[in-house]
Amino acid sequence: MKQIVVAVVLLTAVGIFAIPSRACDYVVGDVNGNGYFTGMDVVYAVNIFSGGPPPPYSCECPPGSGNVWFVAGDVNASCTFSGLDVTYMVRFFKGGNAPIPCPSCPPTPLLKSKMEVEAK
Ligand SMILES: [Ca+2]
Repeated sequence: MKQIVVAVVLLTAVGIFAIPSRACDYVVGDVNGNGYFTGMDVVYAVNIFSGGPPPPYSCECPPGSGNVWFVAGDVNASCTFSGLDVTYMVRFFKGGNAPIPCPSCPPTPLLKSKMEVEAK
């Protein structure tokens, strides 16, 4: 009986650690996956819609939905990655509003500020 209890406890512990809850870990606008949102991400995004390689990072969003997509490319909080995001990116680099992540899966770490991005 003691062995069964120990086995159940071990399996439960393994189950807890083997299935961690995964948050989406990205920087908003970081389409090319180098950890920063810069003009190169705009170029990468344009290339994607011209048949270029897909973004290196995708994530299930919302968690548990089964919907895996390029969350880092969503900068207008629409929870999709489309040409409208590219337009938003261009406006941001011309002084427009800061990128806004999909509210269903905000990134970890949090969005780098525009000041940090411009300092690069
Ligand atoms: Ca980047």
